[in-house]
Amino acid sequence: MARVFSGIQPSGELHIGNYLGAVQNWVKLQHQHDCLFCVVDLHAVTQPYDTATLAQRTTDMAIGLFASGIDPARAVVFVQSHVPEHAELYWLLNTVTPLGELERQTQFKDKAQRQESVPAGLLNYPVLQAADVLLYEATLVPVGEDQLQHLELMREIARRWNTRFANGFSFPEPQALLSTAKRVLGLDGQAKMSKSLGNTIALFDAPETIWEKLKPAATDPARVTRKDPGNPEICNIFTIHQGFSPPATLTLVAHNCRTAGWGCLDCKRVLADNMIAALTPIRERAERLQAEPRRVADLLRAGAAKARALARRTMTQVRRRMGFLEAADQGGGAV
Ligand code: AQP
Repeated sequence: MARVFSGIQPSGELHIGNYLGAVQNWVKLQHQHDCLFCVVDLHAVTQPYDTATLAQRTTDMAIGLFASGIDPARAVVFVQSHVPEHAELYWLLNTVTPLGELERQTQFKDKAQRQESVPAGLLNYPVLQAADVLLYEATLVPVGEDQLQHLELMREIARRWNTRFANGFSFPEPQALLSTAKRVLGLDGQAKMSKSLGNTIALFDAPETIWEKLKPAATDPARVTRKDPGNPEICNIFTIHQGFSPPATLTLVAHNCRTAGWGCLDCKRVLADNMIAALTPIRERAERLQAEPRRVADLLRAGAAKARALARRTMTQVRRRMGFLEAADQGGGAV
């Protein structure tokens, strides 16, 4: 079985963009591959964040994954900072990563624009991603199109490390498992739906909150009055419908939009009903897990132990190939 690695930042509430673009696919992948899913808290601190809420957000993100259907008996679910080897490999990979490649990354340029003072961690974010994946010798990385550039850099980093240090052990070059899900825009219809932008419908939102958020959400901007026909192809609400409504409903929605048979609110009411039907069981599972913080902590501890066993083996090989003096307590001879 191929090994899959993917991560999600605890940078805010898990939302329907994350769910449709990533988590739903992870639930399927756990039945086909050897999967590791990680709450990447070390990545989340590259942007301004609140120290008082990071820990709870990390737990909530893990709860969101379990509640969405990630089964800890099938996939390894853990918190990135609980496996310190991520930070160690990150540092070592920095030594073979070209600065120019980091500066060229589109996501860095976008995020740097939003910050007054740009931390080096933001620049080096893709190196940490490379460490996340290479640490487990994962060969498949489920990503959206926006991450393809980071994945190309990840392969470049693996190649450079292999060229310089490989000797009986080398990193596999990971491949993208491109998600077919469309990118969901925020409720304002402008930027990507993002935890940190507050333009989201959260996975745990109550039914009335979902409806309150959907009512004013942006639709086809050319549809000004109730009588104007709309174009579902450019309507974010239709994109969300595609994630939650069955094919027959999609045909009906598209027809009524194009002929102005329905107003946008009619279309949103149908969407709200389907979203609420899909998300209610997830929210209820999450509420049960929230009431059992010990159980969640135990699941994460077990996940970190499994991940760490793999990570330690890789780091022993990496340290040896890079010529470090073995420390007596690192179990260097145990591989
Ligand atoms: N709007 C979206 N539509 C489709 N997929 C999305 N993903 C995120 N937003 C959308 C996918 O969710 C996974 C987890 O992403 P992440 O937590 O690593 O960071 P992100 O992509 O930057 O997600 P956010 O919500 O936008 O977080 P912030 O605000 O912290 O930057 C990824 O697979 C991503 O493609």
